[in-house]
Amino acid sequence: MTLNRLAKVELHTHLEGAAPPEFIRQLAQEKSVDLTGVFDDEGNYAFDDFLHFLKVYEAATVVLQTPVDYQRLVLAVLEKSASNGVIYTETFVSPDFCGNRDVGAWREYVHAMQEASSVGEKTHGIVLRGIVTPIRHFEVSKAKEVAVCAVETFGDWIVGFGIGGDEGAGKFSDFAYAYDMAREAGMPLTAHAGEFAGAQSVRSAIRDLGVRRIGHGVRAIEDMSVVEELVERDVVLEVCPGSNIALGLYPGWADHPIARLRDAGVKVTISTDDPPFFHTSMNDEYNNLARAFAWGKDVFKEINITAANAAFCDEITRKALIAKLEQTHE
Ligand code: MCF
Ligand code: ZN
Repeated sequence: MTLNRLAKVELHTHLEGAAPPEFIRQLAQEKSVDLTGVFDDEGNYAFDDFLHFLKVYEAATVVLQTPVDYQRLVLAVLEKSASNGVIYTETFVSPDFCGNRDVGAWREYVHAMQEASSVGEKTHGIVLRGIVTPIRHFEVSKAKEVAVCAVETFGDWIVGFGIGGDEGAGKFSDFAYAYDMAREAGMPLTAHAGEFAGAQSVRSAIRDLGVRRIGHGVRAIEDMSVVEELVERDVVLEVCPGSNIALGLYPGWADHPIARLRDAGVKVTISTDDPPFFHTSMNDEYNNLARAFAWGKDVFKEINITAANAAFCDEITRKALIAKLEQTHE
């Protein structure tokens, strides 16, 4: 069975985290930026654990200095995704990295990313949308500024709001004000939770922030009452198995809880998170899951339809995605 040619909907990537290492090195050379410590001897991103990963991620973003750099980044990322059969991706983007939370500068970055996204759509037939992301281990006051940027640019291309970063930093209730701003503007909400903190973090994201999707969320499996809450409230998980394994949450594919969560009735979807950091791709995710859980095309079709229904895009885009999935997943 070839899963590589299946059309795929991906809800959880980080734009800088999807940057091919050679792209970052090229920019570093052009701008004479020293990236010592970012790459290993083979030229891959180098990190020891989760907190080190966050540091290396931030160090690599130093070369991304202008809207044009982000335009180039979007094109490089879309080419890779499309080659894995991805027809729709949502990517986390942050005013913390794009314009230092200045609304005027952020608008220019969004404009540049949106333009590149239209070019990528014409060239590779892949649709990209952005989710504005406060970074949890930066100050809470910064998250409020990020929310202002989000509300100001919510529309055709910026389609949602969702926090990422170190789950050990602060509590979700610290970010409730920022989430209230986004919610009042009508923005769909997600949050990274239940990755480096346990099931209670998933419950808190649902109750304190009112999210309809959760980034990761896999550690809900540690408390069946949280699993039941996910099912009852119809919350969709953006599961990134390769990322979880690379960051040491689970020893191998067969140990990953995605299949148990799905069996319990939780809506799961599949994404790559930061593919070059975690040596993965959508095709790798699908092939490894198929091998670990004997999942066939029918399961992947169901998961992709779930993802299309949970996407933060407009209804016309959603209909087109579902039609494409129905066509290619026969
Ligand atoms: O999902 C992974 C691991 N868990 C939490 N956060 C992140 C992941 N990849 C990137 N992030 C965070 C990180 O803080 O998102 C930010 C990074 O700086 C980028 S959002 C454009
Ligand atoms: Zn993530």
